[in-house]
Amino acid sequence: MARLVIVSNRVGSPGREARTAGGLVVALQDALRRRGGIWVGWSGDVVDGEPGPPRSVRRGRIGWVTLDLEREAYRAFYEGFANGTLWPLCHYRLGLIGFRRAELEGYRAVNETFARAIAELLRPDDLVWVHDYHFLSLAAALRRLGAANRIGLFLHVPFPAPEVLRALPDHQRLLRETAAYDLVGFQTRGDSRAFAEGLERLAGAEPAGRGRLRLGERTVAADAFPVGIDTEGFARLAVAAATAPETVRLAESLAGRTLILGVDRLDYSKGLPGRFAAVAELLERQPQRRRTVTFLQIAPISRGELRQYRALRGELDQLAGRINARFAEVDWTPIRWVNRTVPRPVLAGYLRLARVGLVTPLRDGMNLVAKEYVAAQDPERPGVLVLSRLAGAADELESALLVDPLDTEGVAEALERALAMPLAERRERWAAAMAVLRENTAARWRERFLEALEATGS
Ligand code: GDG
Repeated sequence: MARLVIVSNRVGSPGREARTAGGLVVALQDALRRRGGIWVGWSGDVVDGEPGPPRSVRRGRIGWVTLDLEREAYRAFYEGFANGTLWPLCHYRLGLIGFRRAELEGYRAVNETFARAIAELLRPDDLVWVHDYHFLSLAAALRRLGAANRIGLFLHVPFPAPEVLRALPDHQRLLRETAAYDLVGFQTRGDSRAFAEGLERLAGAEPAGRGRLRLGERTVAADAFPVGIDTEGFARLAVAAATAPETVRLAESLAGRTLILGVDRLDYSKGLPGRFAAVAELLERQPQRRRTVTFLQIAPISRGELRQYRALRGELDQLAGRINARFAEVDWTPIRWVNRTVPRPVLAGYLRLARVGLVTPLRDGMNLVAKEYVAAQDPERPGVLVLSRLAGAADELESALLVDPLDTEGVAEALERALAMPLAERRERWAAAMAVLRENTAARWRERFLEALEATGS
């Protein structure tokens, strides 16, 4: 079996226990343990002046190699092109895109830096698996350094349709660089199709059969590999958490009211203002629901250094305040707005407690919270998932109540339907969703991707 080299912006860390790490990290670490390999990523540290050499740690068959980044390089790469340009572009938010040539150059420079570090430790038959939009240019940089390895990219975010991608200056070059990968994996067939179309229409690639495209000397395969979760593991976590003190504390604080729960990084792609508005709409239209429901939104602060993210936070603070002021009574406020990170086992308990899981992104590659909500439910008394059609997860979780996130009235109607749903229907919908999640786990996702990547060599 070929050795594996994984590259991602943030790395799973040696000390991190399976119990607290997310399902994806565990799935990738398992692959490294089995095949032997290295995980390369940013150390989380920025330095002034020239960064020192990469640092490495080894535990058994896994090595971790991390790089510090110079402050200005990090800013251009991470805050600039990756999160200020590519993130909004991939989430179809043209109005939020910022673009500076220097940031694109900084992005390429950081991709080069990673390529040089990886080239130092690469053996000829290593499989290289790169993650996400931070590294679109990495394979091209590795090829320039002579790497002939099989190199795959998995994009966790949506891929924009050609007409949207066209807004990005110099998109042809970025597409050509992406074609230096042997395989590019996407969350959905729609994303995979958008990539193929973009490569053909905007960069002049030709179809080469079996989902592959030819561009100049290179052939790149594209396919969908929807990310899964550790379904049984998360279900067990939720069972164990059901009686944990934190879960009991939340349950007691509800005083018999029904919990509607949202959990998201505080990000404009997650549709939080619209979600708050839908809760308000529910209370407006269904006055009998007042005092009987509590909406808890957990949203740990993310990318707080970016202006758009700070503005969103301010907007939500105001909105929550206004809605609470409109409906609250002395012993009840409809919205609980929490910007803190909750430990993973506690989160599992909260998800199990919630009668409704409310997931309404305006666009999302997959959305793992939707899947975790389903896995956390009590099979006897499962809650209902209300899910945006624009999350990749909606392709698989067809038995959820699917909503258009911009349709405030529609989301409010779905909430009412979820709250009123008879137990038999809840069980039926939950069982259908759970069957999908048992089939497509994080481990299955990883194996499918690695098999496809290995096959690109044959
Ligand atoms: C990207 C794509 C794609 C959230 N709050 C807390 C917490 N979380 C955990 C959730 C979940 C993860 O973070 C978030 O994953 P999502 O998939 O929902 O969203 P992104 O962060 O945007 O992830 C997305 C994903 O990559 C994987 O490919 O699905 O579309 O955007 O696991 O549970 N975990 C803890 N405390 C929190 O407060 N412990």
